[in-house]
Amino acid sequence: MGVSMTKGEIVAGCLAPHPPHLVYAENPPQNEPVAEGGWEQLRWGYERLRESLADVEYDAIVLLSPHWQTYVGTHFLGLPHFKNLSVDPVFPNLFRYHYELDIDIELSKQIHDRAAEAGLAVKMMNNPDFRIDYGTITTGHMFNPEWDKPFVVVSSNRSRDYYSVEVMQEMMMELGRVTREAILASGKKVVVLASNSLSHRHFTTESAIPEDMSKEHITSHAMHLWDMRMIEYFRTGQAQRIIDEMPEFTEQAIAESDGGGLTWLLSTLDLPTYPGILHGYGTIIGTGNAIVEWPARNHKEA
Ligand code: 2X7
Ligand code: FE2
Repeated sequence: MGVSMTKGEIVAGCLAPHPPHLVYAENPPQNEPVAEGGWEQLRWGYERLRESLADVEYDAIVLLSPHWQTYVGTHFLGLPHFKNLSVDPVFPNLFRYHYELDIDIELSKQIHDRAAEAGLAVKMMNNPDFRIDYGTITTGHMFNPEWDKPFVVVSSNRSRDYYSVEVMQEMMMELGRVTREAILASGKKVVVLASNSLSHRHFTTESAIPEDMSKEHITSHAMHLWDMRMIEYFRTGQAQRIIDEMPEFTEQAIAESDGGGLTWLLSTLDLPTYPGILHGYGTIIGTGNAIVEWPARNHKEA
């Protein structure tokens, strides 16, 4: 009763990384620092992602950020509206962003409740003064600079830190499964975003002009090889292989998949066997970043 007659749907799942440099380089009015461009390859990648979804209708964005770190369970933003200043603690020179975003409380609660029923530790975050992490804000801005869609924001339970990549993956596979079920039951059309870099070893110093692209490159050949291996799997529909190699990848590439976002995303998509679309790849202060879309709307039978 009260439940929509239409079946809900994940229209797309995306890997949508959040280095604050991207917002800095775009110079939106919400961000205080001013840049002379930079990281264009990735910013053009986000443009292509936005273009790809421009004519696709959806009701909400469900996003998991590795920089909202909750050590006891998974938390969900639980108030209808948040407004504050988000500052990157490592790059306050690049990111001081005045944000306002709306939450789809109903969907948030539905995912929370299903996760609780499945035995996962979960909590709704109801502090009105809570400062939203820069990962959520950067991905939110780059994906939809108009901020005209409501979000479900999911924290990163740091089970990798207490246990292992294997334990983290088991929990994120389960969280992904219940996230998918809740979305299908909600009757809503949703985009799912995992906000994380791939290889994540970054330089220990910043160049005098952060946007000086003559200084930008991957930290090491090993990191490059790992990023390319993952991208190959993304582009050839080999999600199961990504899951299988996640422990080695996460440990050897110091990858930001440690926060669980990538595993969770692939699980919400039911481990896609169709190709992901690579919209862009680039390095940011030495880290590897790929913008990838799995157009689930075109693979409903899968
Ligand atoms: O959070 C980040 C990141 N993931 C990668 C590069 C630089 C800064 O911030
Ligand atoms: Fe990050």
